[in-house]
This record gives sequence, C-alpha cells and structure tokens, in this order.
Amino acid sequence: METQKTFNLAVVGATGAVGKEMLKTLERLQFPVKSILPLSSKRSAGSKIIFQGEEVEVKEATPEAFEGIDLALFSAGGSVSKALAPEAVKRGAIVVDNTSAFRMDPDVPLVVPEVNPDHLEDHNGIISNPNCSTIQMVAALEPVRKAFGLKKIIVSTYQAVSGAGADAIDEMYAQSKDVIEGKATEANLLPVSGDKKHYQIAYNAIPQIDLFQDNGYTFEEMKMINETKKITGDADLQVAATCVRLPIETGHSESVFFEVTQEGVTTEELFSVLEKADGVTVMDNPKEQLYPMAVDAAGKDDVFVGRIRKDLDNDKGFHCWIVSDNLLKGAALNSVQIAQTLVKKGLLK
Ligand code: NAP
Ligand code: 12T
Repeated sequence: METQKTFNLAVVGATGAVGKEMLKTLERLQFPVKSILPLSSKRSAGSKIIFQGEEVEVKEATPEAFEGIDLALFSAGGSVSKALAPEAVKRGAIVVDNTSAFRMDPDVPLVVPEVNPDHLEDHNGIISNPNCSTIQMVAALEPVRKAFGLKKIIVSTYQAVSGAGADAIDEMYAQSKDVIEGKATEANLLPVSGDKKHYQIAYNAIPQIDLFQDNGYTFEEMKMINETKKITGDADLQVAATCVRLPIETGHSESVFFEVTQEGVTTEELFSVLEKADGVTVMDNPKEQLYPMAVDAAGKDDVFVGRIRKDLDNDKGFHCWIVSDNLLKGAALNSVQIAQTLVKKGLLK
C-alpha cells in the first residue's frame, strides 16, 4: 500500500480567531500533517496550543521560522503577510494567505475551491483566500452564473464581529454587559482599529467595515466588488455592496439581489441549480418559517441559502439570503480546502 505523503505546516497567527479555527480544521479534515509550527507575534510566543492531542509551543514568526516548511497558512494581518509570505516562499513553502495583502495581485490566484480550483495551477508560491463576505456569495452565485449567466449583483451584508478578530468579540460582550447594567460603554476598536473614531457595536448596526476609500465605498465593499470579478473571471459583472457590522458573534448574512442574463428563468429552476451546488445547502420554506440564520450556521461548513424569490418588477431579477460561518467557509475552512486541492492536484511537493 502506498503511504500518504505528509507535510510540514506553519500557521501564522495561530493564536488568533482565524488561526485557532485553522488548527481545528486541519485536525477535523485530517489534513496530512507531518509537523505543525504555530507562529504568532512576540506577545504569544512561548504559549502552548494543543494539536492532535499534543502540546506544541507557539514561536515568534520570523523569516527563519519557515526553513523546512512545505505549506504556510497566514492569518495575522496584511502587514505580516507582506513582510513574511515572500520569506516563506523564498524558503520553498507554498503560502495560503487569508489577508487582503495579495488578493488583487495578477500573479496571485484568488481561490474558492468549488468555484475556480483551476486558478491554482498558475500559482507562484502565494495563493490568496478571498474575503469572507465574498466567499459565501460567490459559492452560492457561481452555480447560478454558470447555469443562467449573471449581469448584476447588489448585496447588503450583516457581518459578525468575529470577522474583526478576538479583541472585537471581547469588546462586544463588554459593551453588552455595560448596557444591561446601565453603565456607559467604551469603544476602542470597532468599526476599524486604527481609524479616527470608534463606535459602540452592542445593540447597534454600523455601516462601516474597514476603511473608507476615496469613492465613498469602504475597503470591505471594494473587496467584495473586485474579488467577485476576479474569482468569476467576469470583469463585466456589475457588483455593488454595502457592508454592515451587527452585534453577532459568528456568522455573516447577506441580502442579495441578482439579475441573470437568460430570459424566463423560473424560481424552480433556480432552486434546482442551488440544491445541486457543492458546499451549498438550500434552507427555504416560508410555510415552515425555514430560512438560514447566523446562530444556526455558526460552526457549520456549508453556505446556506434561503428566502429565494423572484423580483416583482424585473423578470430576470431574484432575491436571496446567504448565510455562512465567517471563520470557517469565510476563512479557515476555505484555506484548508485550498490546501487539500493543492495536494489533490499534486501542486504541493
Ligand atoms: P486576531 O484574532 O486579532 O488574531 C491575530 C493573530 O495574528 C494573532 O495570532 C496574533 O498573534 C497574530 N499577529 C499579530 N501581529 C503579528 C505579528 N507582527 N507577527 C506575527 N503574528 C502576529 O485576528 P483574526 O480575526 O484571527 O484575523 C487575522 C487576520 O486574518 C486579519 O487581520 C485579516 O487579515 C485576516 N482575516 C481574513 C478574513 C477573510 O475574510 N478571509 C477574515 C478574518 C480575518 P498574538 O497572539 O501574538 O497577538
Ligand atoms: N477587516 O481579510 O473586519 O479581507 O470583518 C476580513 C474581515 C478584513 C479581510 C472584518 C476585515 C478582512 C474583516
């Protein structure tokens, strides 16, 4: 019997909200790991994580740490990726990067394995994992695009705080407690750490995720717009987005309007395409009040779609509601699936 090839892995940002899920997902999906190297900043270096029942020490992420690494999963922010991903590649590793650092680089594939696995073949060492909100939207809409053509998407998101990291979750709960106890709240992080102002997220809705761009859109909105065009390979696809943060721990929801190019598409035909789509679960039965919700999607791998219905004025227009776990399909799971696809394609040596 042929023994399975195993790999030396590094997880950069292993102590963060996404990194922890990466480690759990590698275990759960039984990725062929020979050794695991959890990396972080100086702050957490020396702490311990448990992987496959064994204690492993977290080390500081430095260029030299990548000696002998075959695959490095990065999730420690864009500046860390910009500094260290090239160092990992220089030392022979393949990098799957969860930050926005390289996503729009024409030499870097941006991959959702159910949608564009073939883009992996053109990699030059770095592969980007798309933005969480983009992943769940294209996973649901690419099968529709393939079947009926897609002209336009208008999306509004309802995003969870875990997308902004472990400290943002703590901030939401601390504020929630203060509100319940009638105390003044303190905001130091959201909507964006490093921006001029901070607002309370508890019991609120904040229409800003990431920094504003000169065109009036936020960077999160521009990521959804530009990444969707890159992943689908359709530069003419019209996309508009409004990204909103809600006081939800995990699970991003999206209200999506889309217009197909083909005439006369029925809601039944749309259901049938979505029900066959890989990684997608249709949850839609108004009579039974069945639709996806963030609290149910949290902890699950799939992208859930419901509230599927035809626009009342535009015969080619449809509406739906797309929900997924932003730390799993939106980040850690998609990265591990990219790694699995690399192995399957023989691209990880
Ligand atoms: P988090 O909970 O704040 O964790 C940050 C992680 O990065 C920690 O492990 C931290 O280590 C590490 N880190 C920080 N500065 C570092 C440095 N200079 N060198 C090495 N490691 C460093 O954040 P998160 O939610 O896990 O997100 C991390 C990053 O992933 C984000 O900045 C974003 O770029 C990306 N992300 C992508 C998506 C997506 O849409 N696909 C979603 C969420 C996040 P310490 O414990 O030492 O501080
Ligand atoms: N600021 O890596 O705040 O594109 O929810 C993902 C999520 C950046 C990213 C967030 C962010 C990314 C967030």
